[in-house]
Amino acid sequence: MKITAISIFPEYFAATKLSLIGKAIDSKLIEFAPIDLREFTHDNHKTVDDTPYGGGAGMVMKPEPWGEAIDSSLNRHDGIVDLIILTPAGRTFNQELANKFAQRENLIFACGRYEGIDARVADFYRGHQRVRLHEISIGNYVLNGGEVAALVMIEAITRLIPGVIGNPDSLLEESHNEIGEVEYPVYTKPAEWRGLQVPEVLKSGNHGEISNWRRSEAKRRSNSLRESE
Ligand code: JDN
Repeated sequence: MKITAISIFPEYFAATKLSLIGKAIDSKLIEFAPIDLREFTHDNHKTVDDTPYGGGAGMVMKPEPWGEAIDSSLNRHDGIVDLIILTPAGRTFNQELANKFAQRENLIFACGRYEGIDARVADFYRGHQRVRLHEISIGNYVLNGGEVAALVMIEAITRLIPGVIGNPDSLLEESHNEIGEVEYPVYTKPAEWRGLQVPEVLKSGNHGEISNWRRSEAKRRSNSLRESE
């Protein structure tokens, strides 16, 4: 999978060098390129924002640098590209979307700042031959920009690519759980810690009973989570 992330703060994406994603990049399973939006400005101040037409608070990202940065990024990719614009007004990201994007070969993340990107950028690429456009939010809260949201998506998506996760059993176990059902509680040594015991059934060696106990604990947890919403 080839991934490009466009931002005025490409340094955010240094986090992709760490842990499993970093290893997947080293092993060529994933190719990742952070792109600095300001490289696609042409004035001395490298201006990326301007005041909103119609008035109002804050600044809006100018369309020209975005158009040039996205066109240049499209040239790094072959064939059809999924262009993901992060915006609080987008469709909420979830595991189903992660599964879908994990099957794709080319992802470009457009990370805006300020009050967002001039709406004509999305309109233009919605009609582009090589682009499938997605406007995505990671949840119902407001961030200062799309970078952290893109990192969340990159982690959720790339861990589903075969070979990225060391132990694919953990993926299998997750897919057995219904959506919305959290996993069972986990324990390791020591058997007693600060007066708290590991449940006896987990030390019994009875795999049938262990499996039943885990299923019922998972159900109990997801029920009490829903009640606390
Ligand atoms: O998902 B977010 O809260 C988000 C906020 C901003 C953004 C993109 C995403 N661009 C500017 C603010």
